[in-house]
Amino acid sequence: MKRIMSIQDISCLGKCSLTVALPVISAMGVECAIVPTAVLSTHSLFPGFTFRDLTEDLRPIADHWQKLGFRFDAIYTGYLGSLEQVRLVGEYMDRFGSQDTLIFVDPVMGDHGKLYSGFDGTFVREMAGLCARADIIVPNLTEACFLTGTPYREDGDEAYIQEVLDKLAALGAKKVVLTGVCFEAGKTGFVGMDAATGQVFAHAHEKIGGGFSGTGDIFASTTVGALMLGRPLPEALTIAGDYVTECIRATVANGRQDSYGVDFEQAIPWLVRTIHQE
Ligand code: PXL
Repeated sequence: MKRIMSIQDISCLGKCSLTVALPVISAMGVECAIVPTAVLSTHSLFPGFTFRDLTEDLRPIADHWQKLGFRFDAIYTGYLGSLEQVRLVGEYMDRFGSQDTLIFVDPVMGDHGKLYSGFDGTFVREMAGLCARADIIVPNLTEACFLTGTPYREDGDEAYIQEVLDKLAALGAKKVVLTGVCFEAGKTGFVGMDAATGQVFAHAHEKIGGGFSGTGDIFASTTVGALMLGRPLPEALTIAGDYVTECIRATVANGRQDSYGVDFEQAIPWLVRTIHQE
């Protein structure tokens, strides 16, 4: 069985980061070891959240794992709470990365053209350094614009998306995937590019509602899980995009339109069925 190491926070309520990575990756039949970087009472979109910083624990966890010789098929990073944590994640890549380890970076920093609370330009620069080392990065358009110094435009045409992809590739990642964008009006999806060949791959699906929190984490977790099961990247991303759509459909059917995250649990049977179809 493949083993992923996922490094991100635990938000106790408001389904995102590790509270979706663990169940989603496990349901796919892939092991998910976790490195919790912080414990928050809720994710940072709720007012007044608590934040227990676990930075001090990161090096001792790595020391212990390295002493025992643990190996990982992928290192998947998401929300990181400080500059120091981004640097320590770089250390994890040095210590646990090998030729065969997939480095997958979701540079979680913002949405809708704005950075999340607590992040600034220095953090963005440090995160760009992590992206440079990645095999695959999956920023949303906001994160991509901050990472590349591009003005944020929600109505960007194909040339704009290509410009952002090219600038992302220039950061150094081998494959770059922009999420929450598409070439067709009224739809959403992803557009990715292989930096070495310039090959572009995209998938669009129905746009339901005005945006739900935690969907980027579900997308990233499903993609890494599918890659571990041997799916090529465009197919892994398509399964992930379709799963997110199923999750949103369930959430809307349940009458929810809030920041608590999507009802991904009810779409797990869909994911398991889909991932086991040849
Ligand atoms: O879903 C991304 C995410 C992860 N972790 C925390 C967050 C967010 C987005 O707001 O606040 C703590």
